[in-house]
Amino acid sequence: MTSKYISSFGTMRPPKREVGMSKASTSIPEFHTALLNSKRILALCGAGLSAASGLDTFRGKGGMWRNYRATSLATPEAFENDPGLVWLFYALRRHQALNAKPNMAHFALAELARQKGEEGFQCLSQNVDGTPPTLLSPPHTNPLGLSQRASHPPSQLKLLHSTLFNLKCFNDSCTYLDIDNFTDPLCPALTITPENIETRLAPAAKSMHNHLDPRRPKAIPEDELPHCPSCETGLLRPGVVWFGEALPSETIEGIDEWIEAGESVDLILVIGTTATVWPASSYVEIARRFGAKVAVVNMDDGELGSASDLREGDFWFQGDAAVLVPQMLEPVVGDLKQFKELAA
Ligand code: BV8
Ligand code: ZN
Repeated sequence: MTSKYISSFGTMRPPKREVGMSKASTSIPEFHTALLNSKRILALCGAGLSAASGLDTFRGKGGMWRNYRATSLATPEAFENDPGLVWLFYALRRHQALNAKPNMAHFALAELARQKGEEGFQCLSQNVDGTPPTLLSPPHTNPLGLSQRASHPPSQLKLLHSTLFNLKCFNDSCTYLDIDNFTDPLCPALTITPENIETRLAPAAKSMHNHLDPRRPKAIPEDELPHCPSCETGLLRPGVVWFGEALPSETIEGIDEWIEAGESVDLILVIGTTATVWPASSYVEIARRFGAKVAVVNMDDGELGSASDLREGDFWFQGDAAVLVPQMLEPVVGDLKQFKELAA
């Protein structure tokens, strides 16, 4: 399921562009003026948003895709080939996300959502470290996702690639879905112990060349992995969107409805993402088509994908999202001092 605003596969894929920041303003006061004149705002967030909470990014320094081969971990084929290895990778990320705290950028975006209301702001997240909260009374301790623990109103948070905390059956014909499963470890074989996780994930390391060799011993015997309680034959798998899989249709439809509900989009915040994964990265182009200014926040200008050619009226802020986003949103969200002791 893709958005009707995304014409066809690959056409929206942003060609590798020279990063053109020169025309963009780097002035926070100028951004404040644009923010206060913006009725409808979108945000597109990536792993850089949660970096200050201690969670690894994908392509940055120490990034997951630097050490491990995405194709041997985040695809249905990889799970078919060695479900234990894939589960180790996701069990590690569940463990890290459960032990991480939201940072001030999460709190600032959550407060912007409350101040702007459903019509005024929608946060599109590529991060799988969060789930639609069911019980929402700020601040609360049960282990929901980072944005949720920052009490981001659920109707204003769209998880494009779903979440680590939903499990589903690997059997295509079985519709079993387990929402908000925060059990850690999920089973004894998936107990994450920092000292041995590297060795156990070594088969997926970039250096390994036989990662899809069916003769290679499996990381964990299948009978030690979580099985589907509904069909009893299928293995349970992480409920995230893997490469080659469609995004959640209700999420895409929800975004289309929000875009349609107003005559324009005034501003899109592109926070901590290389904006290279499709179709998530295409929302920058779509927002532009609806008249939006683009404001990019990123630690470095190395690769900014669909947000790389900024124009007159756009904004570029280089640095840590956890520091910059609260400053950028201050005129609307205030000094957020009530959240300081809760943040990473
Ligand atoms: C689909 C969930 C078809 C799992 C993820 C060739 C051409 C065009 C397209 C394709 C192609 N080949 C394949 C495709 C399509 C493919 C794609 O886009 N591939 C890319 C790699 C080329 N897309 C798909 O497969 C999608 N599905 O196409 O299905 C279809 C269609 C209809 C019906 C049926 C099928 C599905 C894509 C979703 C994959 N799942 N995640 C998991 O997480 O394990 S993607 C995953 O990677 C993340 O969710 C995110 O989207 C992406 C990583 O990007 P970022 O989050 O941006 O992270 P990154 O590390 O790259 O960047 C971090 C940034 O933060 C850096 O810029 C850094 O400088 C900055 N930063 C760091 N610290 C800070 C900071 N910034 C601020 N402050 C800091 N402190
Ligand atoms: Zn099943």
